[in-house]
Amino acid sequence: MNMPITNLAPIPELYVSYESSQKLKVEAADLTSWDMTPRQICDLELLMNGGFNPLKGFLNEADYDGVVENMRMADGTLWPMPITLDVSEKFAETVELGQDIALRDQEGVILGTMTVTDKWVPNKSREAEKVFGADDQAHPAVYYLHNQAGSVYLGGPVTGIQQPVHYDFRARRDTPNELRAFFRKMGWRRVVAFQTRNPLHRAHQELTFRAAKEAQANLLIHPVVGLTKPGDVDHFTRVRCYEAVLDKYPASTTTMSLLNLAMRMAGPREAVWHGLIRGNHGCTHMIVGRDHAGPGKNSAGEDFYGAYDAQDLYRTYQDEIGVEMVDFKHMVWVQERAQYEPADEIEDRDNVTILNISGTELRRRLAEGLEIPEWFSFPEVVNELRRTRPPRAQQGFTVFFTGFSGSGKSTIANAVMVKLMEMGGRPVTLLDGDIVRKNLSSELGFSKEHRDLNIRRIGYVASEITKNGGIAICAPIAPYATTRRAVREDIEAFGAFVEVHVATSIEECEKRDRKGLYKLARAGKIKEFTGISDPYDVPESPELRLETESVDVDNCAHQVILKLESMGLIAG
Ligand code: PPS
Repeated sequence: MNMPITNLAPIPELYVSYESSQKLKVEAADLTSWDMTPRQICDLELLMNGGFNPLKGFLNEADYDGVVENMRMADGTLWPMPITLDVSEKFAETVELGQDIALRDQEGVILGTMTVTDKWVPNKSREAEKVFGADDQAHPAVYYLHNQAGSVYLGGPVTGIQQPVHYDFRARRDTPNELRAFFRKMGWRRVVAFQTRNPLHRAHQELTFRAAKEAQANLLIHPVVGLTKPGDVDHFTRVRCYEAVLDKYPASTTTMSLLNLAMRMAGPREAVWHGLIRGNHGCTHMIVGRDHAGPGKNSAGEDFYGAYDAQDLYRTYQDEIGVEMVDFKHMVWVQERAQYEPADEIEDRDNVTILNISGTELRRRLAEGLEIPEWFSFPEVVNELRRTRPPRAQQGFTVFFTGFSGSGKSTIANAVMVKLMEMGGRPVTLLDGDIVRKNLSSELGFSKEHRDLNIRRIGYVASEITKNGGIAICAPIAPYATTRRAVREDIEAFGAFVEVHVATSIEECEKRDRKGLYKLARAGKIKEFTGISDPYDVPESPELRLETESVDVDNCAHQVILKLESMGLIAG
């Protein structure tokens, strides 16, 4: 590939003119509307502003099939990621082919319209296998596909009315054409993009410097602020960290812009997708490092993708992507030379001390309030991270008891609450099954749908408590593993989630029958009774499993307290 030079002419957007948009907005108010999910809003923004050029809307069935099977749309254009409008079956039934629908954000604002040309039920297992490499729900996008995405896909061209509004970091957000105009104005002919979803530390700075030098290019720090991997550092903190690091780059050669992309963590395919998106933003080069957009381990505990699979796939399609890859190996600190070097280029590795702090180790040090050395990161970045992630013993957390009715959840939860209040330091809230059903969920019954809603409500309140530094103790039956996992994800964004399975057997619960409900359930007077006529998914790997049959309440509560102590959540 010859050294590429940008063609900075504007790329097509899907927006109509201001006048037409005002008219269209009024007309669209009468259309059937779809309230988009956060992921769909991210996708729509990049469709409308040309970030996903040459896509003209959400994929139709033929394009979807091609993209899933061989990364190509029906006309042969390279596109590795299915950009689909997934909806519920109920909504899909209200939509006819050829009909226009309004696409609304979560506050109800109409952002665009779509003419529905296709409607189909996708084979999600095939999509998982082909796009993400395995139908394994340990992969966040596969989990999303099976548990959060609607069961029907709608496809068709989109007409853009207005951009989603962002109130945060406005000056740092640019459409592809705004970035192109900026590069044009600055006379930047070669631009290397650095994609990231993590705070920048010294190794990243070294890597980006080297990449810019190698490509003889200017540098665009292009972090993703849409949706990243569950559990990542939130984007507010990250952007404050980026701002701090940006001062350490020469202002005339480097800039930063925020990308509202919803990542899929699809490794190799994601790298190709990122390349196409960066091309649309006027970049000529992109850095692809080790384990680009990696989702972590699969359910067998192995990596989903090889560390350099993304680089290999990118290389295969590089000419078509039109954005040259600057590939980087892992950067490590060489103590004797006091500098970062690519791990594979160190020839005297037996004679030098090589240091590295992994993401997991960094999280541990932050959680435990331990030292983070200067060679690893910048003090400003560490301060920001410490502000958002104080040591675990000062963070909020949730203890989530689950088990059959009458298993002893409420009694143990009460005892734990009292012990924690005795210790003091953080406010404690008990969200017991019965209390919640009186106050938050009084209109709900015990169907799967209602139980899920009930647990999601408990999860929502617990996540708010956790976010604000309190302790939430929940004690519902919560019979469904997928719902418990969803709640875990919501809460782990802010603090620890400690699942405690109160493993009293159904026989024992029935024998105790404290409320006389089992008798009624056996007699068929209470329907859908957990363990009798309704399912209970036994937690596979809770943080703690309590056997209650020969142990008293005080001892069970004590085991919970010991667990919290061993996790560093309460001071020993
Ligand atoms: S769930 O599944 O998590 O939403 O259930 P939860 O909110 O914890 O409510 C369980 C309490 O409601 C009583 N109850 C029933 N439980 C299970 N199945 C059926 N059909 C049912 N009908 C009423 C029961 O007393 C549960 O209280 P606990 O505290 O668990 O004994």
